[in-house]
Amino acid sequence: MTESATETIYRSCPTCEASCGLVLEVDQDARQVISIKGDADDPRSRGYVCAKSQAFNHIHEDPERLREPVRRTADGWESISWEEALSEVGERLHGIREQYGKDAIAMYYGNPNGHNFNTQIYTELFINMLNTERFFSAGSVDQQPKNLACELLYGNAWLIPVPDLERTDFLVCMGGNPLVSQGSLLGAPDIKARLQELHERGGRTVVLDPRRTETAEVAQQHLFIRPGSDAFLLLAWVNELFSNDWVTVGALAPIVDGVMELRQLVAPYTAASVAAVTGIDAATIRQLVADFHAADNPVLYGRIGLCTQEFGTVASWLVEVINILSGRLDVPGGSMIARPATGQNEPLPYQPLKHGRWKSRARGFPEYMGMLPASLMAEELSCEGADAVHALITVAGNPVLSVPNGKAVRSAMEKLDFVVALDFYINETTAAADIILPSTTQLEHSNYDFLFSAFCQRNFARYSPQVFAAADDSREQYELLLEVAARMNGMEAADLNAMMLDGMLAQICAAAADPEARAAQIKAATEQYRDSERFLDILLRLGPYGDQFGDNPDGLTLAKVSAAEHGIDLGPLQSMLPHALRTENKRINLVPALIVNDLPRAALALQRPLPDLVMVGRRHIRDMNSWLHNLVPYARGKNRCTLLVNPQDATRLALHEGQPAEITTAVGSQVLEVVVSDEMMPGVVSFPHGFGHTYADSGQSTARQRLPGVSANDLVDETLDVPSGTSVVNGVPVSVKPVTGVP
Ligand SMILES: Nc1nc2c(c(=O)[nH]1)N[C@H]1C(S)=C(S)[C@@H](COP(=O)(O)OP(=O)(O)OC[C@H]3O[C@@H](n4cnc5c(=O)[nH]c(N)nc54)[C@H](O)[C@@H]3O)O[C@H]1N2
Ligand SMILES: Nc1nc2c(c(=O)[nH]1)N[C@H]1C(S)=C(S)[C@@H](COP(=O)(O)OP(=O)(O)OC[C@H]3O[C@@H](n4cnc5c(=O)[nH]c(N)nc54)[C@H](O)[C@@H]3O)O[C@H]1N2
Ligand code: SF4
Ligand SMILES: [Mo]
Repeated sequence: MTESATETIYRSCPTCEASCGLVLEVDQDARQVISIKGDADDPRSRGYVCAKSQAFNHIHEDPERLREPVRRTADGWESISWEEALSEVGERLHGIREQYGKDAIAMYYGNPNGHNFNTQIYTELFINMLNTERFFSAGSVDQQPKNLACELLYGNAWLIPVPDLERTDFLVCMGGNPLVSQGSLLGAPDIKARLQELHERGGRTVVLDPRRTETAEVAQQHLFIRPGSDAFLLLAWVNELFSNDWVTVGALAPIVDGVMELRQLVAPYTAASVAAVTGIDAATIRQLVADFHAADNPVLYGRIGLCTQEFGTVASWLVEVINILSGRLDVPGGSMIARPATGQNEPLPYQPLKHGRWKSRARGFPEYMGMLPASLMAEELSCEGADAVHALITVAGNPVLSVPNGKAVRSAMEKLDFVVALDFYINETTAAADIILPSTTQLEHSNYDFLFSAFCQRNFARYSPQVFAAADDSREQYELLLEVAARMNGMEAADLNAMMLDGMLAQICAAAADPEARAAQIKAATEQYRDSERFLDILLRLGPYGDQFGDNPDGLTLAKVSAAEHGIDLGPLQSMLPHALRTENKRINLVPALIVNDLPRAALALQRPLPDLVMVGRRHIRDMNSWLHNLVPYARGKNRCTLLVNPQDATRLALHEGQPAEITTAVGSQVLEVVVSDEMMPGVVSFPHGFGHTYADSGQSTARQRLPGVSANDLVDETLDVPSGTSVVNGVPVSVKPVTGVP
């Protein structure tokens, strides 16, 4: 601190994947952030920020944010000491596991953990210590089809190529709205400017989406596609490539297997045969494929609309397949694998697919990545008998609003013996907990853009310092994970932490000439850091740009990375294949059995009559899933939880702008306000998720009063994308009718 009480701190925004650079002016004496602005010197975001850049400070200041552990009593919530809270959690979980076995404790892991390096580093340990077969996460309402497709093709679930927007000249975007979401699994701040740059260079963007989205508005072409039909369009696309002799795998050809089998598999799917199901006529499909083929530097990208649908894995797989068959994988301007400084995309040893090692109890659905589908959470929590779940741990997640059958999740939670939530709000989910353990906010701990530096446009390293010293007696989320895991197992957290460091060092140093000496050297060299920062220093130093603990003295260390206030640009994406491949034979098999076996299910679906009306989701720039609605700046303004309806549908269903309508699915009904817009494809309505702040016991009064909305997930059933177990939240058949009266 200088004599002035204000201080300038540079860090990245922890709220969405774009991870924009920020400049914070802070008053340390008052522990207040005076301003948050875009950092013009950040090479990635170039000063750009969106409306949510202030969110983490508003959360920090929100009087309803929990600052100490609370316990639910018959008379409401009571504050308790950390020791009391942690020992009760440890004892209860230990007791339940002793009595009913390890799988009697379920866990749900939410999305904000992806934005917290320190938590990520300790998550694997926590999961391993918990060792439950009832592990759920937001990933199965999100990207798991992409995880599975990439794992089967490239050998690792997180080896996911990103479209190289800076060098492409033809972007096809399916099921993503990066102008609003700010890009998912493509991490590019200010997507709008990047697309403008692409268009100024003479490039084009084509959007395939059942809604004419904000992204479609700036694209050269938008095609309405029927929800859930992308797999069919892409099968026909592959067929077109073969029929026209346009398959040009290029440099990867010597390591790509299965091209001929693929040709057979796609033979039944012609542009004409998929026109009806996709809603796109055959000539337009053929022209799209021809345009892509004719472009110098095309790339195909698919995101959540492509994942969370009936054939999410097949569609996500075909996106990769088309890029490969067109010679667009691992080339500039195509689909490229990033090279994060923390080394997670380096050539690591082959690990067999984690799929089907156990099954859900209620319906015998196979696990993937150690997880059961979030859509099955309600039924799994409700199992009866010897195999019943007795306890639940939630970690930064709000499954009651975010997961299909949310209302049933909530009811099932209420019947459990014990629920502990690691969260800093009493919301629709955590209100059903017995104890809530609130962690520090993003302003009170350091961070590193670990996950999102693996999905970037240029390689980069970015450390974010702690802004305010954490309040006395507050805990970081990773400390809570350590405490809970240790206490459940009758251990001390400090001992568990030390074991983790030694275990990690043993693993890292196994191949060294003298593993023990190397581990001792690394331990000594990183002594100035503790816990997750120590792991970060180790990962950076051993990573692809690292100093290798002396062998490459100019390389990165945490000291160097943290001294770089605007982050470090590590250059454009580079070719990573084949050396980064982690498949067993170091080859790419285009026709993995797990996916190919799902094609008959698709073939059957092609015979079905088309539903009259289906629902899809949407995101708004000022929302982040369910959790920013308690912040006044994001809760005010026009109602955003509305049903978008095409004018033709509005007319035939007698729906009127601004009037309430009842939307009904196989599992329930909700009433929400109609907005009539030709941005919707006829036959499709759009209903955003993350609303439904209607539980009277939620401690988020702003959300409850100003922006309650209704929950889309109360209308979604357990239907799954079969190979990955991902929720089908898009393309859900619905009926809609007017309601008299004003909502
Ligand atoms: N119908 C439908 N459903 C969807 C989707 C959809 O498109 N349509 N999208 C899905 C997707 S992509 C996702 S990622 C999921 C999100 O699903 P979830 O991750 O379950 O839900 P969030 O609303 O993000 O809830 C985040 C929770 O974390 C808490 N939290 C935030 N930051 C912190 C922190 O630093 N520490 C702690 N301890 N807690 C914190 C918040 O208070 C909140 O309770 O929703 C999914 N659900
Ligand atoms: N402002 C804001 N930003 C966010 C979030 C947020 O809640 N708010 N959430 C963050 C998270 S957790 C994630 S995972 C990302 C997601 O990022 P994106 O994938 O960009 O998500 P969406 O904006 O929901 O865009 C999905 C699009 O898919 C379309 N769609 C629906 N069904 C289909 C279909 O069957 N086929 C095709 N082709 N399209 C379909 C929808 O109409 C929608 O336009 O966003 C992140 N960024
Ligand atoms: S785009 Fe994302 S990372 Fe950038 S300021 Fe907005 S919320 Fe933060
Ligand atoms: Mo997500």
